[in-house]
Amino acid sequence: MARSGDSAHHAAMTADLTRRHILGLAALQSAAALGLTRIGLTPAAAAQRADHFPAVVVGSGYGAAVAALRLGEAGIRTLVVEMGRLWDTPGPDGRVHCSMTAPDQRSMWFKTRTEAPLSTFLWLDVINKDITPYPGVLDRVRFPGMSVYVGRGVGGGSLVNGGIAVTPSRSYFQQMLPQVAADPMYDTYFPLANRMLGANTVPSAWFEATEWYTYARVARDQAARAGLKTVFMPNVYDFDYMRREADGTATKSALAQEVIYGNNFGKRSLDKTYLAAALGTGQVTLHTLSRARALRRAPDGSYVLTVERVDTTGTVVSTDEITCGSLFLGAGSLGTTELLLRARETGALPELSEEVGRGWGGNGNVMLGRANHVWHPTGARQSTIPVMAIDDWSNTANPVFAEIAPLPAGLETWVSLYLAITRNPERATFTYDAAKDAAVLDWTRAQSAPSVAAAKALFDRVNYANATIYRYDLFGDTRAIADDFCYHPLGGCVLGRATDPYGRVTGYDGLYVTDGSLIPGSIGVNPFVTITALAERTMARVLAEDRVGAR
Ligand code: FAE
Repeated sequence: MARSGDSAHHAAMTADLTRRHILGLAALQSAAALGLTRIGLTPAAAAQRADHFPAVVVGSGYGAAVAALRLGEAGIRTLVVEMGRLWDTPGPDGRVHCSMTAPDQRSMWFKTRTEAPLSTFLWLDVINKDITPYPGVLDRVRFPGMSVYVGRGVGGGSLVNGGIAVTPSRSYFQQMLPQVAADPMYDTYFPLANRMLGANTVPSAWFEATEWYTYARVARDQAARAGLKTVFMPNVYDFDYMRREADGTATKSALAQEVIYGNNFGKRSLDKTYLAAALGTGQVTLHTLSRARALRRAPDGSYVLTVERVDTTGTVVSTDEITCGSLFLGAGSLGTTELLLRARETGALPELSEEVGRGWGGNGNVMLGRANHVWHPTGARQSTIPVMAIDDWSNTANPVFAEIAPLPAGLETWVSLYLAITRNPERATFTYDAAKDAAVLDWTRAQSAPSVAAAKALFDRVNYANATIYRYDLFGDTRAIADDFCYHPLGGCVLGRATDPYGRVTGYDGLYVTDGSLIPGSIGVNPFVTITALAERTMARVLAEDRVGAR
C-alpha cells in the first residue's frame, strides 16, 4: 500500500515539476524577448514589497539553483540576484551564443580581448580576438599565481562548462568530506542530483562509429598502450540531440565548436532544469545584471544586501538595499568567499569565522597537449563535449583523472588534449584587499608543482608507450603543461569549518552557503554533481529544521 501511495505521489510530483518547468521556461523566454532584467511568474509577487523577501539567493549556478527550487517548492517567496545576464535572446546573427572559433562580445565578461585557455597554436596568436567589453558569458579572473575561469549569467558555470557529470569515488569523497555521511549522499543526493541535472551517457555503439569522437578513441588506444584504463563519463548534453546533429537533422552545437562561450542547443544547462522549475513554482523572482556587493545584519536580525544593477556597458544604474530573513550564498567559490570576507573585514559581520577565506584549491587542474604521429589523426571534426577520461585515480602514489578534451579547430591538428585532475594537497587563502575592495588569492605557481608532476608522470608513460612527445606551442609560451589556470575553483568557505556540516554559516543564523566554496579544494573528478548533491542535502536539512524566511 505504502509503495503504491509513494509511486502515485512521485507521479504527481513529476507531473507537477513538468508543468512548473514549462511555466518557468516560458517565463524565461518571454523575459528574454522583452529584454527584462526582473523575471518572475506571478503578478502577485510584484504586488508585494520589492525590497524585502523572506529568502534571497545570491548567484544562479548549481548551489544557488538548487536553493531557489527547494525554497520555491516550500512556498517561500524568494529573490535570486545574478550579476550576469539571461542568455536567451538571439543576437543579430540569430544565435544566443557565439562559437569558440568566431568569438565576439558575447564570449567574455567585460574584456577587450578573449582569453581562451588554449591561447596559441604553433606559437601563433591565432586563437584570441579583440572584442567590445560586454557582460559576456565566460570570465577569467586573474590572481597573481592562478587564473580562475567562471561562468557569468543565469545558470552560472552550467552555461560554459563541458557538461561532464561525474560522481566522485566514495572513498575519496569520504576522505575530503569526512563529516558528511556517505550513505545518504550515495543513496539519495547523488542520484537525485544526476536525475535533476539530466545526466546521460553517450551510446557506446555510436561513440565507436562516429568521426566526431575519433579524437577520444585515438587517446583511448594510446592510453591502453601504456596500460592505462579509460572510462566513459556521463554528461548533461543530450546525446540523442547530438546524434541528430551528426545526422544533419538538428542544428549543430556541440558539433559546431560551441561550448566555453555557451551552447545554443543540446546542453541541459541550469536555466533549462533547476532554474526553470524554480521559476515555475511562482514563488521565485530573478534579477539579472544585479551584483551583490555587501551584506550586513539589521537590528531585527534580518539580512540587508546591497545590490548594484549594471547595464550592458557595466555602468552601475542603481544601488538597492534588499532585506531578507534567510540568505543563501551561491555565488561560487570566488563570489561567496569575497562577499563573506568583505563582510568580516569591514566589520559588517564581525562574528564570521577565521576559516572564511581558507582551504582553496583548483581541484588539481592542469592542461596539456600531446603531439600524435601523422598516421594517428585526431580528426578535423570533433565534438566539444568530452565523454571519456583516463582513470588512474586508484594509483595511490600518483592519482590522476584526465579528461580527454577536444581541440575543435575545424582542421586536423594531430593533438591530443587533456584536462587532468590531480591530487594536489596545496591550499591557498583569500585575503581582503581594502584598497581594491576585492578578495585576492595567494596561490603561488610553486603550489601547482605537485599537479604538474602528477600529470607528467602519467603522460610520460603515454608518450613513452606511443613514441610521442608533448606539444609546447599551445599555452602562449613553451610550457607543455599549463598550470596557471583552473576550471574547478573549490573552497574558501569550507563545510564544517567556516560553516556547520550543513552549510549554515558559523556565527550567523539564517545565513547559508550552498556552492563550490564548501568543498575543501579537491574532489578528484569534475565537481558540479557533488556541488549539486551537497546543496540538495543542505536544503533538505535546513527546510526541515530551520525557520527559513521567518523574519
Ligand atoms: P557557479 O556555477 O560558478 O555560479 C556562481 C554564479 O554566481 C555565477 O552565475 C556568477 O555570475 C554569480 N555571482 C558571482 N558573484 C556574484 C555576486 N556578487 N552577485 C550576484 N551574482 C554573483 O557556482 N564542472 C563539471 O562538473 N563538469 C564539467 O564538464 C566542467 N567543465 C567546466 C568548463 C569550464 C570552461 C569551466 C569554467 C568550468 C567547468 N566546470 C565543470 C566547473 C563547474 O562549472 C563549476 O564547478 C560550477 O559551475 C560551480 O558551481 P557553483 O554553484 O559553485
